[in-house]
Amino acid sequence: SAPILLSDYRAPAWQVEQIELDFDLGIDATQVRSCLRLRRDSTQATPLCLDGEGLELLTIMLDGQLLSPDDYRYADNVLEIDHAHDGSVLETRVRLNPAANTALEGLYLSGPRESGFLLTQCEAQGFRHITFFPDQPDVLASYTVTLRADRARFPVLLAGGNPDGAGDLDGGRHWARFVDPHPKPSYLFALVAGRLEKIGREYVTADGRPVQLVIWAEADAIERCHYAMDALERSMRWDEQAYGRNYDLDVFHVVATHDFNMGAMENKGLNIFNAKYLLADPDSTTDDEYRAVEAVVAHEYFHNWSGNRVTCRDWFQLSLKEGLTVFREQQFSADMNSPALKRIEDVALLRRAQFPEDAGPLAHPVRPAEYREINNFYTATVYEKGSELVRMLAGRLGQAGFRRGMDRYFEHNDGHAATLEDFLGALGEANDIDLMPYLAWYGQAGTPRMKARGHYDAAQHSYTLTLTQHTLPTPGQAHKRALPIPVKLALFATDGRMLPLHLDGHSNALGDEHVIVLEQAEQSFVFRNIDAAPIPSLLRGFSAPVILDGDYAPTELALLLRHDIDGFNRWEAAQQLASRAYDALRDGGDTTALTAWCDALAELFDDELFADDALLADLLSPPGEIELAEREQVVDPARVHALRQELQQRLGARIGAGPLLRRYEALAAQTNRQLDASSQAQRRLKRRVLELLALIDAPAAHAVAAGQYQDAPSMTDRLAALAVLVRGNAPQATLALAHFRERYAGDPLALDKWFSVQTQLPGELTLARVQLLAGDPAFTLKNPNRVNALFGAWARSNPAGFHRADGAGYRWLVQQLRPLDALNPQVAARLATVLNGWKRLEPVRREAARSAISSLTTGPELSRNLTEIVQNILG
Ligand code: B3K
Ligand code: ZN
Repeated sequence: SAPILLSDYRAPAWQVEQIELDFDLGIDATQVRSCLRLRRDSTQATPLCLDGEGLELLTIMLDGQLLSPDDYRYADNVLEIDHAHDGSVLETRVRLNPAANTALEGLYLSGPRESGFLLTQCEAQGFRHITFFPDQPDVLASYTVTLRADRARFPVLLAGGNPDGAGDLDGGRHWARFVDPHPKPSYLFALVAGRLEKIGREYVTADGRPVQLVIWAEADAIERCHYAMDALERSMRWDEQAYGRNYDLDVFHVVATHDFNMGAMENKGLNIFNAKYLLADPDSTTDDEYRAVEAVVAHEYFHNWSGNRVTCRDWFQLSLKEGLTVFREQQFSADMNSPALKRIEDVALLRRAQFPEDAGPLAHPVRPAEYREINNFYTATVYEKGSELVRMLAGRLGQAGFRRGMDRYFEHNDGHAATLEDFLGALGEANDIDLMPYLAWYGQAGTPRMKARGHYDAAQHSYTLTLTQHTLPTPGQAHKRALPIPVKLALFATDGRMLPLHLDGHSNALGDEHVIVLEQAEQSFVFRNIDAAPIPSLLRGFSAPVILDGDYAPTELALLLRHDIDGFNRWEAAQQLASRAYDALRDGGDTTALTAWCDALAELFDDELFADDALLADLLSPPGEIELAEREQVVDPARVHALRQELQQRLGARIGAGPLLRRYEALAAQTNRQLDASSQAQRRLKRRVLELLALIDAPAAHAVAAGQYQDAPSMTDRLAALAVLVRGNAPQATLALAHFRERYAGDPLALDKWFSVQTQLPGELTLARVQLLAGDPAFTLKNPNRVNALFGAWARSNPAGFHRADGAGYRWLVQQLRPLDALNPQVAARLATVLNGWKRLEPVRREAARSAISSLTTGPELSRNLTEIVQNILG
């Protein structure tokens, strides 16, 4: 099929003003009657064309007349209808089979056929699997939805919007109606029907609207929804306070399912969540997962304004809602937890997931110019880099200016389908600043590399900072432009003081932190009144998503690590120093960086005044294997793994087994299952200390871990201990795994962790274990969480285990992709992206990977999703 191009965009010739939907729900057969009131754009002569995929068409009526097959054509997933005009009413009836829908797109069954429930997923193009409709986001319609079903089998009937009546029908059936007063695109439609339990809460918005908040889950999970309810309430308050945005319906429903292709979905008034991001209790949820639940609940809620009230004109603008909503969620999470830890987590994710994407064959701009399958573009680039772009704009405008701009954006685009130009326009106009130069960031793929070189002139007391930028070519974009790169900086004296900044071209003093903007390929900035060569701290808070080459001496990084007042910047200095230490180990010879890194961290470890346990844990963690591999021209994952292990061993040895063990014991004495920041921090540091200990004294660490596993009051401690045992291939691992399996046999989310943790076995051992687990009775290709817990965790989080030199890992993964693709193309295509980096592998692995991927191009046809990924990866 031909690609869809941004440059081909045309406003729709036909709008749907109103849609009435009637569902007769059943597990194997659901009938859908849809009634569309049409509006025609008289300037366009296009016939009425509706999308429809996999629909069994029963009847079509136009303005009360039953159509004969001569009056329409239904082919290639398009229904074309003759004689429709402005004001026409089109009624279609179709039949669906939800139980047969394994792609989890459109209307499907979650759980076993006897007890499971029905639900929908429409974004991006699932609505066309439910009824005939112009299934694109710039068609905004008012929805009235009536559900009918057997009362005993489907006691709960839900759709988006406000409830508008319910009652009994003959034969043990019942009905319920929902009316959504806010016109919306079809991708935000949702329904849910089945046996579900609920918890509820009254909420009154800042502007005085009473709202019923209801969370629904299956009976065995409903008691694990209270944390999400609290998080929802916090999100709603926060959006009122931070952005002045109030909720706008009388009810807000949230539903948990174990069968979901992604994290969650922001359907208007009826959010649907992967259970992984909704259910939480100390016995089965880790601290990191608690924070993820809070973040995803907030993210989906925030979409009510950034996405639903103001939606996207077309799917190329996806980051308009996703990048913006990720940014809003990041601000919220920073406010709820520690801002420094949140920034560390987000930058680490960007580097681990987005930088490699931007550097490989799947690189694409935050606003792609073309796609074949839009579901392949829900990427780290659109989400995480998209958020970084919003962050740059927000930084440019300042807090008050950004709020002013956002108010204007929401006000001017409310009820409309908008573009990124509308967004930058509103932000800029509200502040009299032209932000359009930042549009270049949205259209250009690849991570800019920024080089910084400083020169101190003792005679002039001046310091000149020269910045250059360069972006490597990406597929389809050979030549790159210079982008505006905001660089937040400070200058440090060698005694650790921050220096007041006097920048050429600025008459007034700037304080000790300032943002300069690199707009050209190369620019110099001159700072005056400087008494000795300073140490620059650049890109503070990670002010732009670039790769910095800072030309630091290790001692300078160590100084920043010791003295910076900002937690994120200290961590960043530690990361850079660790990377240099890694280079030193790899290249041999000069060990200054390694020594500086170990010394600085050992000193912090011993410093009784350093009270932030969580930050210390992060400081003690070098960049991950994926990030370190990004530094290499040619990647040997086994060698990266070995070097990183050695790096950590050196650190562990420098701190010493005795101090590590003592620290562990001191932390363990405080063990509890509370969720407050200091309890979480204690667990985080305890885990890190145990990991370091395992690298220098495995028997001691394993004994401690086995004890921790036994006594753990929370999943955080239990899983941390189990991971140390499994990673170390400890004799105690077998028993612990068997115990875990039995204890959590009935809890799918905990069982996912049992699968995942075993993918972390070291090296070549892993594949055999993964193969064994794929044959486990609890494994199924039909459940996306299970697939990701096994194959995803193996390929993404254990590079040395996945990238076997003999290529057996690639071959085996590729073999799984075919049957997976036949069931669920979205999940298969996403999994295939783990092969993204194959071109930079060392020659033996590269050839093995290439041949494994190429084997997918012959044989039975793959889905459009997987085909696009495979073609792009092969390049
Ligand atoms: N908007 C949904 C993602 C839909 C993905 C479709 N393949 C969740 C979110 O970003 O909030
Ligand atoms: Zn989103």
